[in-house]
Amino acid sequence: MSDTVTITVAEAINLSMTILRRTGLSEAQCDAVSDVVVRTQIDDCHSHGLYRLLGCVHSIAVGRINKTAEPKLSDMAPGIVRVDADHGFSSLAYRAGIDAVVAKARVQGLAALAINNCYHFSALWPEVEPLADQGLAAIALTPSHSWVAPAGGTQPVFGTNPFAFAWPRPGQHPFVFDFATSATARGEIELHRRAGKPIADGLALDDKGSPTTDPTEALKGAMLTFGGHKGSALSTMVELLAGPLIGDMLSIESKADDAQIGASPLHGELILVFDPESFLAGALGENLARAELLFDAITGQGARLPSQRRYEARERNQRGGLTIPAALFGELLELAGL
Ligand code: NDP
Ligand code: PYC
Repeated sequence: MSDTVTITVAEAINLSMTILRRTGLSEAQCDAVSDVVVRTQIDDCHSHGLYRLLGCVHSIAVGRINKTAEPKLSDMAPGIVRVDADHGFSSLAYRAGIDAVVAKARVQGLAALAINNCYHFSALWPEVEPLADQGLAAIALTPSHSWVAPAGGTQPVFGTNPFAFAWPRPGQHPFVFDFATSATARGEIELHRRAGKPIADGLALDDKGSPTTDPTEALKGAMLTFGGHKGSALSTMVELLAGPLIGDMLSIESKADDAQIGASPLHGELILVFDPESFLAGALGENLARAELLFDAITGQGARLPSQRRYEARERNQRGGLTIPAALFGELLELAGL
């Protein structure tokens, strides 16, 4: 028997919607969450694709998620939109605020969307890539639960704190990167544990502070930042900008608030949107062409751009379907009651 299963995109959406509807989650949240997990699965980002539905269902079952959350939008300042996610999933809050922040960025050149009180479980590229598709540049940041030790320490302080950036490229997929400021996402370590495989060296410490490649020990101990003190400082920046700056929790507070329940992190998110047209007044084309010199210099020597793997997976999987572990598929069918 094969240890993987391949399903169509339509089947994946139906499965996700069926699972989430059974929890009593509002239709708007079912749709927003399904959209992000299926898009992420289409791009072969396995740690944040359909696998995430297990965590979403758990977070709902333990009573953490407001199933009927109605995100509330406030116009805070000429360049700032705030969305209170009402203790629902971030995906719906993003939908509620994104058009308003884009409108402000088009007028002012730069605008920020601050999302508060959201449960965030997803990859960040689905939030910035569509902005670059509209000709904008964007940055997204969010904390998580404190699982990551600072460089030189052994005790978890930071979340895995992802950072994503998107830049528009006329006639081509945007330039997008999206990664944790920990050496790897926690979801990757979880997938290794599920597959019974060791993780690479340099990703985590066990609960006694010794380096480990055992994913179970790593999940009990502390993850490490990428790039030592540089990742540590960037992770601190993510905590500050998407935490105290917008009046929301640090990863240590989110973890304490979770009280060992193991639900998705509850905190804020900051998305910055830049309109190149406003910065460049009449010289947009020549400067987007200048940016292409950079991309050509990277790819011209055989290096690849971030997101190239994703775009290739998207092309392949939209035609050929989504291949996931059979064990995960079984768990999803059970959650769907099928
Ligand atoms: P990776 O370390 O795999 O890095 C991912 C990024 O680096 C992607 O943009 C990827 O592009 C690019 N990349 C990878 N290899 C190369 C290469 N050889 N050359 C050029 N670019 C490359 O990801 P992480 O484990 O750090 O994070 C995975 C996901 O987890 C992210 O989507 C992140 O948002 C999510 N996450 C979410 C959190 C949350 O709180 N919501 C917390 C932490 C992580 P490509 O995809 O094309 O390979
Ligand atoms: O993979 O580190 C992770 C993560 C945290 C929250 C959502 N994903």
